[in-house]
Amino acid sequence: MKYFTILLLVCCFFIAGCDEEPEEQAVSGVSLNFTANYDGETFVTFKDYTYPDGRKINFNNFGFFVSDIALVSDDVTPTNTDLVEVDFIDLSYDESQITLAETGKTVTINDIPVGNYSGIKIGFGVKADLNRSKPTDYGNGHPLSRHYWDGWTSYIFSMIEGYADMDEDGTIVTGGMDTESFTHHSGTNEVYHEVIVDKEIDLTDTGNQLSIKINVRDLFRNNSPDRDLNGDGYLDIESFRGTHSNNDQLDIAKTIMTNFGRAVTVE
Ligand SMILES: [Ca+2]
Ligand SMILES: [Ca+2]
Repeated sequence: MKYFTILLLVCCFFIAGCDEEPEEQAVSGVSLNFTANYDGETFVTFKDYTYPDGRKINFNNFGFFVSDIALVSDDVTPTNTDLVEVDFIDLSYDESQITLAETGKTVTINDIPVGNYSGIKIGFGVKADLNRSKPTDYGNGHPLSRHYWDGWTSYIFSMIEGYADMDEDGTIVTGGMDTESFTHHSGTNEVYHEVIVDKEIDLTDTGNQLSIKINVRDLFRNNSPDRDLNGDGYLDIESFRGTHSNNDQLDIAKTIMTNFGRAVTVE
């Protein structure tokens, strides 16, 4: 009888234990694929494109940080499902790397609950709590181990560098005293920009890819009467060839970071 009681108790515990087992949530992998284009054309470095005012422009460097990427759910209780804390997306591929440029950079995140989501949240830049850290806090290979500027005590959130036909003589000078270069670097917490792209995302258990496309031309949109003297809606690149400080050019840096929200499409 004693043994029977013990057996009964063991069975009860076992059954109770089973009952308490949480229902398993189906999960899946999500791939985020980042590519750049120039007004729809595959973006490659050292290739001439046409700036909105008609002058030639080319690029030798394009990269940016993303933070806090999450899938957004608009259920009764809105929740974010975190995908990426921080990463650096370097899309500087030249014409000999056209396949890489078309393929872009892909980040895959596993174990995301399947279901319906209403959008994706992307922070452009390095979010404030991480922007307090420094490259020396990280090992080689970590996205935050590079692209820091001591003068700002900030990571460089975005880098857009290249050359344009500043004097409109039909050619672009890429060296020496008369170089027609431009360098737009954006940083500091003030220019961090978070966007939510509305999109019905039906995450299934068979793998999912979201294509995040950045139109580099749109990063130059600018409606400030001080920065767009010809009124075409874009930064006058011949007059404002650099954003390197966090004082008198902060508005340019801020506009560039804000423009990521207008330049991005998610498919
Ligand atoms: Ca020129
Ligand atoms: Ca303009």
